[in-house]
Formats: sequence, C-alpha cells, structure tokens
Amino acid sequence: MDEIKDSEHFQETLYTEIKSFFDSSPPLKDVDEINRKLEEFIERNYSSSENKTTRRVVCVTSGGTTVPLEQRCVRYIDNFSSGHRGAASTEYFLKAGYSVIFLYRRGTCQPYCRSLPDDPLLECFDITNESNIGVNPVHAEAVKKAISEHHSAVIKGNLLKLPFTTIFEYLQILQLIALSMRSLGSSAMFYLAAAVSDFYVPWETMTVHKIQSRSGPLDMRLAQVPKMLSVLRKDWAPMAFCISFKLETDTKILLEKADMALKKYKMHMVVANELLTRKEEVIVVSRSGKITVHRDKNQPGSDVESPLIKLVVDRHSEYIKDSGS
Ligand code: 9Z3
Repeated sequence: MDEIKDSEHFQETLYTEIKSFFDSSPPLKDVDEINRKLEEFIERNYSSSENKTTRRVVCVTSGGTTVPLEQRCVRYIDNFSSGHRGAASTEYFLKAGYSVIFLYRRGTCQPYCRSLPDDPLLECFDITNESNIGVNPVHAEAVKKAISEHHSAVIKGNLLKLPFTTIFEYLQILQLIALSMRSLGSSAMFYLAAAVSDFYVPWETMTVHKIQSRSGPLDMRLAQVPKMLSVLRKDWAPMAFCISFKLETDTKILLEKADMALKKYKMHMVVANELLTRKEEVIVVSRSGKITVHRDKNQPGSDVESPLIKLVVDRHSEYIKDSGS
C-alpha cells in the first residue's frame, strides 16, 4: 500500500515539475513550422507503406543540450557530446529501411559527413580559376557519397532534420515529435542518444543581462531537469519502442543506473556506455539480459553503431510482432 502511495506521489510530483518546466520555458520561435514539417513527414510515412503496413519511423536524438546562464545568453553550460553516435546510427537506420527524425544539436556531427575532414568547406574545395570552385580530388569520393546519400534520404522524404541548442528547445521539440509519432503505434521508435543536461537554471530565476564579474565569485543554484522519459513512455507515445542511453565514467555505477532506467522509466532497452570506451563497446540492457556489443576490430573503419543498430532493429521487429500490428 505504501509502495503504491509512494509511486502515486512520485508521479504527481513529476507531473508538477514537468508542467512548471514547460510553462516557464521560453516559447519555441518556430513551433508552427516544426509542427507543419512533422505532420507532413508522418503523413508521408504513414501512407507510403508499400505492403499496407506503416513504415517504421525512429526519432534519433543527438548531441548535447546547453543550459543558458543568462536570458540574453552570453554564457552557458555544455557537455562533451559530438553527435557522432546519433549521426552514425541515423545512417544505419536509413539503410535498414527506417525513416528518421534527426533531432540534433546545431553544429554537431551530421549523417553522411563522418568521413569528411573537420572543416569540409575549406579542406574539400579548391579555387580552380577566377570563377570556379572544384572538389579537391583527395576528398572527391567522400564528398560525392555524402551529397548523394544525404540528398537521396531527404528527397525521398525519409530524413527530417530538426535542430536544437538549449535544454528548453530540446525538450519542447521532443514532446512535439512524440505527440506526432503517436499515430504510428508500435512502428515508432525513440533512440535517445542526446546527452541531456541534468541541471538547469529556470527561466524565471535567470538574470536577463550578462552576469558581471565585478560582483565577485558566482554562486548559482541549479534546479533538476525533470525526467521526461517516464511521460514519454506513459503519455506522449505509449506504444513506441523506447531506447535510452546511460553514460557514466564508472562501470559499476553505469550498470546499476542502466538497470534502474530500464525499470523506473519502463524503457525497452538501455544502452550503457562508458566515456572512454564508448566508441569500442556498449552494453545493451533489456528485460532479457545484458549483451555487450563491440566494434569489429578486424574491420578497418568499423564502428560500434553498425552491430548496435542491427540488434535494435531485430528487437523492434519482435516488439512489433508481439504487439500484433
Ligand atoms: C550517450 O550515452 C551517447 O551514447 C553519447 C554519444 C553522448 C556518449 P557522442 O555524441 O557520444 O558520439 O560524442 N548519451 C547519454 C544520454 C544521456 O544523457 N542520458 C541521461 C543520463 O545518462 C539519461 S536520459 O543521465
């Protein structure tokens, strides 16, 4: 009885925190445009089904959210995420026949651009004469591949890219995406690889102007970002297959936390990774146990996302079959 009461109390507090987070967030500037793009994308994927089944759609989140310290933001808290995992996973999902909504941090790694140099504009192109620019032959193959694969996914309507910067933008757009994907039932998937801030400064308590250094050392109290995973599962898109990520720097804490996320937020899979080894291996935790997924070290240029997406797609197929759609 006490357990039920505790869980009801937890839910109630969470809903209050989430409401207050959204009510006090600065409104999204382009909400109508985002909703229009989402509606069009979902509609196309809903009706483009060749054999009368809804096409599978995955929302891949990628990169880190920022936490502004001033309303007219000069300074912000950020994290290390490069967006590589989200970009690579997007490519493998598209290859596996999924349509992808890529919710990414502005300026982070993009699908099909992983094999390009860091500054592609300056490094891939040369001025050939007064009025022409050409591709540097060293990068020609990579540039051709990136452009053709990217354009093909966008033109076919299989890739929708939506950018965010702050934690406020990220969570508001994630909610819009989830509500629009509801109609896809179990064909929808969330693959939440973005590194989401745990702490933030609520908008109404945030100073408007740049914090002045002459005021001396800075004391600042950060509030906890409410955990949206449980409302995503319970209310926003209850039929969707949900995969969250857990990152830690200590293996023991990592597995405990991954187990906890699986149970507490009712995730279908949790991908656990350690900061230093995240490009070599990840541990996938689900109700049927733990599986370690490695990059194929014998294959030059291989990555851990390739076997990871294979596993995720298989599990999603079983889920769709079990849910009878
Ligand atoms: C991850 O663990 C991602 O795999 C990485 C990918 C951020 C490590 P990169 O972008 O790295 O390729 O450089 N994401 C962490 C997701 C996250 O923040 N999870 C929250 C947490 O750990 C729970 S939702 O507390």
